Amino acid sequence: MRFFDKFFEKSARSVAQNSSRRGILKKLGVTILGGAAIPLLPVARAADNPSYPQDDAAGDPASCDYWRYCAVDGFLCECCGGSYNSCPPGTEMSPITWIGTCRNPVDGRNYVISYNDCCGKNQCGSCLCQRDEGDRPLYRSDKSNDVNWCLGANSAVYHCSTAIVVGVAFEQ
Ligand code: ABN
Repeated sequence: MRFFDKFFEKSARSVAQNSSRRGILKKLGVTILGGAAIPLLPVARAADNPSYPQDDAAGDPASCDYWRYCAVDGFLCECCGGSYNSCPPGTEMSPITWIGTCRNPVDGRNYVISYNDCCGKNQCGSCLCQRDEGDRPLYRSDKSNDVNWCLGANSAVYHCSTAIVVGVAFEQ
C-alpha cells in the first residue's frame, strides 16, 4: 500500500510541477472535441453521397437506359454538370416531384425513385430521356410525369431532372 501511495504522490507532484491548470484543460478539450469529431466524419460523407452498393454494376448514369430512369421525362442532370442525384451548381432542386418505381437489375428489387427537377437555369439540352413507365396523359395530372416541377421552386425555369432513390418498394 505504501508503495502505491508513494508512487501516486510522486506522479501527482510531477504533473503539478510540469503543467498548469489551463494547459490541462486545453489538452482535455482538444482530446474530447477531436475524439467526438472522428466518428462523425465518415457518416457526414456518407450522407452527402447516398449511394447503393449495387449502383456501380448497374450501368451508366449518363445513359437513358440506366435503371433509375424508368419513369423519367427530361434532361438528365448527369449530363448537365450535376449527377443522377444532385443538381448542377447554380440550380435549385424542386421540392415537389414525380415518383416512379424502377427495378434494379443487379439485386432484382424494386425501388421508389423521386424525379426532382433542377431549376433556375435555362433547359440543359443534353441527354433528353423519356421513358415514361407508369406515365398517364397530362389530364390525369396526378399520374403524369409531363409536369414542370419547378413551378413549386423559387424559379419556375426548368433545367434538368435527377433520379433519387427514396427507398425499397413494397413487394406486391
Ligand atoms: N419534369 C420534367 C419536365 C419539365 C418541364 C416540362 C415537362 C417535364
